[in-house]
Amino acid sequence: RRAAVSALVATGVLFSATSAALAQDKVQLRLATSGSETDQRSVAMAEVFAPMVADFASYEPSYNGTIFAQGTELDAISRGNLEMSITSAQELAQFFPEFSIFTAGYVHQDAAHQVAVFNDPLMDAFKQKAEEELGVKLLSVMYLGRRQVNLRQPKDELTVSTPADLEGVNLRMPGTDAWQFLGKALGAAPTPMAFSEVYTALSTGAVDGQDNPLPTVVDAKFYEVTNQIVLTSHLVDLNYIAIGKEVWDSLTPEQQAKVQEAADAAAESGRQKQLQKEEDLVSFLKEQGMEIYEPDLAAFRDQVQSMYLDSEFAGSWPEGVLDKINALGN
Ligand code: KDO
Repeated sequence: RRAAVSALVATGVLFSATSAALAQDKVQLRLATSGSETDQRSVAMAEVFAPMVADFASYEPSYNGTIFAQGTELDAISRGNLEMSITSAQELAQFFPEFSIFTAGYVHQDAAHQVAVFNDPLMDAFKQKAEEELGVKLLSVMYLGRRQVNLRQPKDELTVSTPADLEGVNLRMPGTDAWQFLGKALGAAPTPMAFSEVYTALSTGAVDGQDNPLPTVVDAKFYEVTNQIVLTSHLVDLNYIAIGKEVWDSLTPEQQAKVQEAADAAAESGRQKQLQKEEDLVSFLKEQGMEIYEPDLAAFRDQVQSMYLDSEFAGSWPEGVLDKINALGN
């Protein structure tokens, strides 16, 4: 009996030694995002992506731009200091100007259009460039939502009907050229600022407003420090789940397939939840005392679209791609 026990103990020791070695051998997937832990994209990554890759990868997220400041993640991936991020076309446009086509106002029509564009062959050259020249692979497209103009001023002080009404309004936009241009195209005076600073800037009046989809207005509690939301829907905003090419290449084909499947599943789950929230949150925000209304949408669309077409951004857009994007919409 003693022999049997010691055999069991030996097996146990062997077993735990093997599992410790396995845990150590797991691929580390650190993901940095400027989003919060409760943002639906973060939730989807933690609850859908992570368990699907758990056999061989250790998913380690960091939120709120704490470890890598907003806009520095791609560079970190490129240098091998980070494995994953939830990036944007605006950030990619810093490296490859042609990505600005996906940052232009009133181009993407809805969540399904974003998916159709991302999966269309028109995207291949964009993906390939990011992979080959930056070492960043774009796995899947996430839906952030329709960006709306959210202001401190109550509606009786400032009613926004056309872009002219935003003249002189100090609107926080994220800090890249593509974002700043969008703010200008809306008729406002844009101020660059990292997402993590926006709540304080709104509460002190350092800026008049910000633009983000309704779920972000709620998640970041911007409704506590603003009074109105103008439903401009000026950008159906997207993000990409990005992974370093080097870590991707280190995976087996089976693991790559699993990572791809997990990224697509997380994106789909986050998209459905975000769409639902966009619908549900109007009444919540009204209950919080926010005034929510539609401006003259045609006036906004006309001005934004014509400013983009006349801009130097449009000069970087590959021939025919805008037509292809439009053809994939309604
Ligand atoms: C923002 O800074 O306003 C923005 O919405 C830009 C997006 O691209 C995205 O990075 C997002 O912030 C952050 O993830 C915070 O939700």
